[in-house]
Amino acid sequence: MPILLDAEPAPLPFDPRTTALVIIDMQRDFLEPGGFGESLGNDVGLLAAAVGPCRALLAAARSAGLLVVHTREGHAPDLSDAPPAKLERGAPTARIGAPGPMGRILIRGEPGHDIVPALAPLPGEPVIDKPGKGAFYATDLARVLEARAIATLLVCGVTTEVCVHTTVREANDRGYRCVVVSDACGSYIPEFHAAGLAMIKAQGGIFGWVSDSAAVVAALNAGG
Ligand code: TIU
Repeated sequence: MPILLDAEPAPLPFDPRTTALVIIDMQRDFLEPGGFGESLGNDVGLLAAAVGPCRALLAAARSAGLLVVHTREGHAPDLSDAPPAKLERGAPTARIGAPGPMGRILIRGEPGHDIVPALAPLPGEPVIDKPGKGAFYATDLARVLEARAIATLLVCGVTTEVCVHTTVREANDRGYRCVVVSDACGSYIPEFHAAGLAMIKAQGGIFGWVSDSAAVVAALNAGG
């Protein structure tokens, strides 16, 4: 039976069996001091508010039996998958691959690349390592979703206007219904967070729907 989710610009019916929770890049490198986010000149504390709502979504999604997908942005230790245009971001001493307090910045296998402990994946939950902003680019995400006949994505994580938005745009073009969970996303630039959410639901939901964690948890609990 489809469940009706309270969302904007309109309520969205969804079937938990064909819905996935996609948690974007909730990594120490973005949320904690000494990582990639801070190297770009950002106040990483601005992302902390998204952790609790993500945790509530994760618990409800696991209880309801949803596919849960985690993503991590990062690069190979030899930087072979990092284009020069990306490597040039940030201060030269704190660029991707440079040593930092959480290991080499944004490099797979380093402590900073890990998902924050509060949102640690369970064994069996797919973890998609991505070199780009979008979670479909150069990854197996499409095949993971196709294998479970997923049609609807509940998307949260960081940052709203960068990796969440890019992933939702990629997913929208691939035919997925995307719900961005507003309070479970975060940005270093609050006005971009607000604008990013507004862009998703404008023009009749040009990229998808916007809801919040309380509404999604209520809908998932009602479906159980
Ligand atoms: N800089 C910024 O806002 N975000 C990123 O670089 N990556 C993600 O959003 N994950």
